[in-house]
Amino acid sequence: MTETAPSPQELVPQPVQVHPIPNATFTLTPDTKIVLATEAAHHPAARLAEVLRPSTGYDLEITTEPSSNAILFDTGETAEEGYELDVTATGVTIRATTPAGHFNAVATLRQLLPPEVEAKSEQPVEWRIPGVRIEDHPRYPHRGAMLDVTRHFFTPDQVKNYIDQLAAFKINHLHLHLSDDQGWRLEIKSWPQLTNIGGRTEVGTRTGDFFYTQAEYKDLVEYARARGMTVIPEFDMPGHTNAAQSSYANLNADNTRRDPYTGIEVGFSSLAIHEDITYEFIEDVIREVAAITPGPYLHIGGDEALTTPDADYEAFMTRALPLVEKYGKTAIGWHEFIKTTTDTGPVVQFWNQTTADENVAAAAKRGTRVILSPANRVYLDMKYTEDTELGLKWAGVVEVRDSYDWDPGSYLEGVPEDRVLGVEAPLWTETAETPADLEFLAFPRLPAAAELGWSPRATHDWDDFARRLGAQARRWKVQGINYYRSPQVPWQD
Ligand code: IFG
Repeated sequence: MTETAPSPQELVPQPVQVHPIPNATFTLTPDTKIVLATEAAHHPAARLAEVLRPSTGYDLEITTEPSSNAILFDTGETAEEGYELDVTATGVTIRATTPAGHFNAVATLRQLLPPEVEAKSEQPVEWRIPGVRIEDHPRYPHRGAMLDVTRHFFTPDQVKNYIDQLAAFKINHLHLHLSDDQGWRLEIKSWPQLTNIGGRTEVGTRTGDFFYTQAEYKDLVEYARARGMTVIPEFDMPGHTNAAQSSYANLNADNTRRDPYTGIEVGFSSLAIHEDITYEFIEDVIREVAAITPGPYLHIGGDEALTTPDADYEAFMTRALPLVEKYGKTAIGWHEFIKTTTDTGPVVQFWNQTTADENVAAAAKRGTRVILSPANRVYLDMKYTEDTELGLKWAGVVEVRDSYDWDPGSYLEGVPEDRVLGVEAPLWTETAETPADLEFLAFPRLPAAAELGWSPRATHDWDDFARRLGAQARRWKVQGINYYRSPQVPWQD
């Protein structure tokens, strides 16, 4: 069966420059070599071979020896995370100077191969790649996705599956929401009851060992790194803390353990702001997690501390933020925290539905960087329409065009392009219990958020994006992804 090679005009995210080379096609064969002319491509090349092996049945040799039938990873393009990709009749050449650049080239190369390349079993397909020259680099350094593993727990393998799906769209940060009212999801050796008690329940009635050991967490961090992704762990504080406070009496102002909470209300919990044990606790957590997190960030939450008086909230942040720096990390917080500090090191994650926030604008003016996660644009747990069964709608319903049709560079008043660190799409799991639920909510809006984080404003065009999204669905069908067939998209599956 000779598949027509996909068009190079179906890529998501859209690259900076795509120059098709008509009548030139490269066909992958069992003898094609993956040639490394730079060590920076070691992990990306291994990932490419790993993706190709099950669907092509080819066990492509990775070598430093030149070859006339090669996918060549070479040095070259210097833009951070950038790459050049040339496909001619005689071979594929990737040029980049960083592993991230090579990872990004691999993500593009995968989308230039027939959709069957994503299969987990051998496909009777000619592996033809259309001739093209691509020059590409990201608009923003932070293209993120957050997975809430506290409202509903997802196993390490289920998180790995989500990491694989994210990496295909050049997402380079995975923010794991690891503690909340309903659960504490990471073993803290100095506070074992956090998982022995706080890690056994979730939203609803299921119980179990709903947490990651530190070994499992380190394995997830490494799995993400081998796909060009940095993990950002979040421990939400001083609110969203019932799981911790159901685990230890002395974390409560009244020295009484809270009951485990399995509902979906928010804003009712708060750490004991005036107790020293609280700061011993968060320092122990920050210390242990920083030691097993190679990435530069640690997220301290800070959202919806609705029972914490403003003065107490500020007192808390004044003691908590320096602890993140003490253990060598840069703090990220939901935007509420930014009114408590003029330090421009911490990063703001904006999640509101407004396009103006005076505290965020004032911070940006001082030099603070902002990650944009507007709930009415990229909260993947919002219903698509009133009829969508899954999801919430406190921020309104969000169809895929709503996730695409905005500009991060001019979205927030007083937050100019050079203060935008990037775009991140949170997936809260009050209503999502299975990987199929995650896929239904994430696809096709996650690719839209990924394109907003990656592609230049000049390529922003809804009709063209919808067409490319429709073509991508042929891959999602091969992968068995349970995506939402939005009526806004001309699906080609
Ligand atoms: N807001 C809460 C989340 C989650 C969300 C669901 C933030 C920062 C509503 N905080 O979003 O915990 O409940 O859409």
